Amino acid sequence: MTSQNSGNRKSRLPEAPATRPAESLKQDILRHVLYSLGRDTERPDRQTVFRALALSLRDRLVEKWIASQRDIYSRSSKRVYYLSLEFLPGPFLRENLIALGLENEAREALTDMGFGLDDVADEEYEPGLGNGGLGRLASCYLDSMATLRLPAYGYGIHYAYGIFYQLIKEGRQVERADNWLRGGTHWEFERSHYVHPVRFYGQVREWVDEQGRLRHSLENATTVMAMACDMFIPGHKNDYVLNMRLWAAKTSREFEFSFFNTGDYIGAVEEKIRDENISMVLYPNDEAPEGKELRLKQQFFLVSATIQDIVRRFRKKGIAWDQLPRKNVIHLNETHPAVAIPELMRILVDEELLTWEEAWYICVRTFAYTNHTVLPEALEVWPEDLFRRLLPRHLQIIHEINRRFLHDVRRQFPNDPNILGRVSLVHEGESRWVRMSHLAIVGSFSVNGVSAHHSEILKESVFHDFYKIFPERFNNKTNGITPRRWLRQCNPTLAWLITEHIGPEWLTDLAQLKKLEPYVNSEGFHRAWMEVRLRNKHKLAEYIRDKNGITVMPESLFDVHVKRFHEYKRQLLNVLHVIALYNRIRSSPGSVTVPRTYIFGGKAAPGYYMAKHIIRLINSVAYTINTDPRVGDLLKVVFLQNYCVTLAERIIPATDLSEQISTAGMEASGTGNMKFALNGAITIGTHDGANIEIMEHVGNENLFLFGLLSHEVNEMRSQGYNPRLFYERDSELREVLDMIAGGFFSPSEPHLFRDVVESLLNHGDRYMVLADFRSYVYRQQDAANAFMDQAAWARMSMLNTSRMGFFSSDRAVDEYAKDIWGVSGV
Ligand code: CR1
Repeated sequence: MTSQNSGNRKSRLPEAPATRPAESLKQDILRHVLYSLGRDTERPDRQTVFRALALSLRDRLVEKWIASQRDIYSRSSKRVYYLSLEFLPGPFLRENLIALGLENEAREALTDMGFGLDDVADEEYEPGLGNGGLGRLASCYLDSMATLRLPAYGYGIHYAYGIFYQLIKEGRQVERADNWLRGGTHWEFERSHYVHPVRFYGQVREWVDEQGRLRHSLENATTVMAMACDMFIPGHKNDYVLNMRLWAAKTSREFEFSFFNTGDYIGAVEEKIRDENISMVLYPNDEAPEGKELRLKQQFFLVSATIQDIVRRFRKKGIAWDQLPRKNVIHLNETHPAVAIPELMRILVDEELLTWEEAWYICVRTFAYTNHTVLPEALEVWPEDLFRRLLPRHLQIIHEINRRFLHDVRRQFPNDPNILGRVSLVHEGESRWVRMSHLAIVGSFSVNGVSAHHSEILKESVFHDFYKIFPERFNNKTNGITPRRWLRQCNPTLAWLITEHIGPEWLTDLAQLKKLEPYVNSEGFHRAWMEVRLRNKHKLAEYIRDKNGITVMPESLFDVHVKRFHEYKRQLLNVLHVIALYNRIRSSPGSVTVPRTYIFGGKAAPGYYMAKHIIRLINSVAYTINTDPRVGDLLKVVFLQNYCVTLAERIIPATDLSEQISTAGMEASGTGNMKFALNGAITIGTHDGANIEIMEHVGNENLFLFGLLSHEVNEMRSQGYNPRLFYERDSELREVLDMIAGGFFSPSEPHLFRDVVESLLNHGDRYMVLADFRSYVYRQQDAANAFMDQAAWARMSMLNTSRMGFFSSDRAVDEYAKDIWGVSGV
């Protein structure tokens, strides 16, 4: 690994030491209570203390950020710009305390003031500016970029409302607005003077200038301003801090002046509101983009403001444009910000007057693209008409990129005329669509998938034509997670136990966890390991009792399925097995010997009927089972509402069995799978995404894989998969499906869940739930048997943790830095 904690590198700012004593922190908190928050220092409430502590940490972060920026600037380092429509940072307080090395000081300062750190930390409400894995990955990567001291910047949108707050009411998901800014922002700086204009709509004017050049400009455009909001991401104890810059939409000043001229005051204010709507809300769809105009506006809003920032910084250097790729790399997190490619072309050609060839040469050396999904419905396309209306000049540029690209392809594959239609940036059929993934591939020098398996699928099927055209662009970067948040912070006692045995280096070099292996045979270590895990389970059991009013046994097997609800993630397969267990308990008491607690959590996109229906089914099954006296402690089913980073941090350290059971070939990577295994949970999963690499690292004997392989899924489909066959052959499965369809779990509405069963039996079972049912049941039995031998289970658990070093986001980001970005730590 490259530079780790380069704490020895002195910054040139006259800076305060990294750790200030508790007393000075306390004085800072009190000062903020009084002067920033305007409260009486005699008896501040807990929320006030939380905010004052956050502000005190922000003071320290901003000092280090300024110093880090000066370092980057003075070294003239190549910069990485990570563009993402989503970031899911989770609560900041603990992470910042750990990174700054101030945990003990904060605890002491707060105790002195009569508060507990845990209680104060619970006051924080996390910014939910992402849907799931993709946004959380972006945040793990920023954490690692900071820890590796990379000259990097995160760029995203400052949504006023993040992912909705999920309530479960009478078993159903209900969405509530997530007003995360309600309590003010204590971590960020709003730069109200720091704005860029973003221009949409209008018409392209073509004209010839004095030098006889053909020029293009946009007339009658609508202008909205993008205002920067900066949040700080510290590296782990290395005095290095990065910036995540989120843009908020503001109306333009000219607009405000025009209020007075038009006389239509209210009308003008209405327009102002419309402008500021752009950054109002995060689209809550995970892997199924909603083709709404506002969403395309959001994408361009992020891109336009960010490219202006990048270009502004580059101009200050006063060097030639062809040096841009040597000094900058722009990473596209999925295709969502891919309109950055025509936007940079537009600036270079229309404004900087470079030739097309010069500009294109620069572009394809500047952009890199990560693909995160192969689901056909997730591949982003935009109606050409919409594009033309909103971004007329960009559409022209896309057409020109396409014309030249197809020209080259025709020459490269003269005998395959059909390839042109397949790779065109514009799908031409009854209606015309702009294909964003094609744009991203053609405009980037690197295209990567997020697990070895997924990257192979990209080359072999989804982007096979492009792989033939640009084989050198394709590569793999298996995802990773930050061990600071996903072990040190969320599981402090386990982290402490580990550090006690192998020292703290694992925090920035996760491969060090290997050193735990010799202890798997030590009885004392075993005992301590299992005690910590049991204590975590007790805490989660308490939370479940508080929130759901259900008493669960901490000694039972905690079987956890938390992630977004999507049919391909197959929460339905899990619940079919739960029902099968229930039936066994009822029909032959004594046949089920391992008590289990099933924990589900996750949000469904508000417009995704089947996903929401499955949530409802789980809650109905939970109610039936939890209230059936014959079941007792053998089986409990819990749905925890509003799954988010904060909740994940509670659940993961208390999990025994981690459910990662997507249909093979559909989960690009998964990152939850890594978080669980790192914390010593055992995986039950399919041969999909990063599960395969987890198996390679932890050993096939230390997890439970089952089910069809990707190629078997494809073969079965192409041979005409018949789910009914499985129904007819398997009496246990048949009983389960008949109960659901017959209203067993919905006695007052017997037909309620019939359509769930229909989707399996009569509509093709697209996700092969029935095909995998039997092997899942067997593997679940293996897991239960293994759990009965607690010593053997403990061993598996420790081996999982000790062998997960590869899955650190430090490793992943280091690979991006070396293989794609060509940058190193400052
Ligand atoms: C994938 O489904 C992956 C994350 C992060 C998701 C998941 O398997 O771990 O990305 N894809 O790479 C996604 O959100 C829009 O696509």
